[in-house]
Amino acid sequence: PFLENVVNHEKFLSGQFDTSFIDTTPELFEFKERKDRATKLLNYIGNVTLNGFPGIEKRPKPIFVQPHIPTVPEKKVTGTKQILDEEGVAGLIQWIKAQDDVLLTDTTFRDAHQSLLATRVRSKDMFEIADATSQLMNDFFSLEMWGGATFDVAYRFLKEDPWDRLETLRKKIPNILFQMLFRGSNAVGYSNYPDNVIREFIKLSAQSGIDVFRIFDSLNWVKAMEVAIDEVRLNGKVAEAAICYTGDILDDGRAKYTVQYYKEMAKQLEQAGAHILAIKDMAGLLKPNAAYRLISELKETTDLPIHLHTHDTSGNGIFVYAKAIEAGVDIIDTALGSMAGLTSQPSANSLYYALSGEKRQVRADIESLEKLSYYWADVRKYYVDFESGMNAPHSEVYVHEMPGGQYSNLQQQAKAVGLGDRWEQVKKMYSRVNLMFGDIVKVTPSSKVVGDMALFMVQNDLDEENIFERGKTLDFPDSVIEFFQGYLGQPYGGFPKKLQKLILKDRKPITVRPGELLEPVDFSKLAVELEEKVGFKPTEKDLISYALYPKVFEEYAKVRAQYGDISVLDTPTFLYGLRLGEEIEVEIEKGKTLIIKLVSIGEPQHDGTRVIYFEINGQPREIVVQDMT
Ligand code: 3PY
Ligand code: ZN
Repeated sequence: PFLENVVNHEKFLSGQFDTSFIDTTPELFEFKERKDRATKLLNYIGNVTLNGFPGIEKRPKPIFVQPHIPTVPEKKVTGTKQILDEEGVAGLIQWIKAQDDVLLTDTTFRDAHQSLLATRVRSKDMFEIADATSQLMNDFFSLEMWGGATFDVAYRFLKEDPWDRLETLRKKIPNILFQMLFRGSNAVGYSNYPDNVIREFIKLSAQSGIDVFRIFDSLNWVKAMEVAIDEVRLNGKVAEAAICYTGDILDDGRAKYTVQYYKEMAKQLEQAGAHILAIKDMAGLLKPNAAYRLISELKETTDLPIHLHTHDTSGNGIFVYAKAIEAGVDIIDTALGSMAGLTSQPSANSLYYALSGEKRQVRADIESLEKLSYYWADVRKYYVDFESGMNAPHSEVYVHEMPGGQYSNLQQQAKAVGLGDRWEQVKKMYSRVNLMFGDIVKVTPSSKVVGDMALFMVQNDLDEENIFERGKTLDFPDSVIEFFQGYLGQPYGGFPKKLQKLILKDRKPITVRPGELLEPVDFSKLAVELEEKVGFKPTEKDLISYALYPKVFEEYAKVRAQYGDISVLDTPTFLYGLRLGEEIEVEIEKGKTLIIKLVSIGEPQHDGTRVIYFEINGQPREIVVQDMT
């Protein structure tokens, strides 16, 4: 191919070259690199066209409407980001307290699609709407656009770099605060990490554009949140410490998680250095009157601004927010209409109207919300295969208490182990396991432990009684053993001792913070190890990602070497490939566009491969793909 570049170069064709031609004509090499990149992309497109995408039912590529990007005036905007950057955290907090309106955080880029579409929304779909979002949501408090499961899923399933998502959005949206969900000592993973990993991750996230870190612990153990709170403060960013809400403060029969419990935790978080107090109602259990009571009492307990997060699973979300607003909540989390409701957040658009005639209003422009909502309605259709199937409000959540994102996940897990037709039983068992475990907070990763145990008990026909008879001979799930060893931290009220002994057998539990026992990661050693594996010099961000998810990152690096940067493809092509005769434009970098057309697909050959014929910028190109169908 290099020779091809040479003989086709204008200087060569015109005869005006000498022996220095190759050395003085760097574009010959660039040409080759571009050609390699194109070939890699064709390999991806050929492969997905032929073999399909994991999790997508194999079918002809549907016809999608081009999502409409609203035109917005080309004006410069300043928003909450400038308040933080110019006046610091203290200035921002003062500003929040001075607002009469209730402020909004939009979760469309994170929790909404994590809860509705298995976190599958790609960066490309966010980039397209980023300029418009910057203008039309300029009056929002923040965008929750990173963290939670988005980090893992970006590498694992979307084969794209989550850091690139953050940094590109930061450039395109310079005016609104960026917020992420951070799982305390579990960072954006499912187990505890050494303290220096937590600190490094926060430092790099802050540098790349995160302003507000919502930090929680899956057992509400404040001790496990302190390192993260401290590091966020050291980086001059906003530490939003969260109380996970569980149980029901209106139910006198559930004596464990009372208003008093939440008030004490709020005080502890304030002492630990929180700038904002979040109430994270991850399952949507907070009832309207409970919201009123909790917010009112917390307002008397602390001077910190209060930020409320809920899920609309039961269908009561707007009612909950209306009550919380009445009680003086400062900020609430909503999603754009078309990405709201059910296991996602309540709709900003609906809330706007719900507050008609109320003293306090949301700070948002309804026409802007509707325009953005249209865009997302069309984008959502790309991901139809990842919809959970829940299509009506689900009041049962008050009984099983499963977090929004877990419901469909556990359902899949149940099917995978042959318990699909015993799903009702699994749900009931989930709440029984919770009580057996001493009524714990259930959110990633503690929710997974409860889910694993529920499946295990249904599968083995166990109940609360016979588990003690048969327990000695049972191999409990790893996650359950680790939980009872104290590796996720200490639950409020301690572990149920008899059950702990049964599950741990001869293992000894720890009672200190797991981070105190974990050796710090030696990043320079890790860099050598990673370079050996992937064959390139890792950046600081590659390295921290590898520290969090070694296997996932390595696999991502392999795919990236094979296919190049496939995040540039439009989502229908990324998920379904091309139709015969279809032509797409792919901007592989700013100003460099490839026109790719699928011409035909050859018959299967003896070795199970097929030749796929493309045109790229009008030139024929063929590639060979293994047919796995
Ligand atoms: C996460 O940790 O990803 C969550 O969304 C928890 O609610
Ligand atoms: Zn949530």
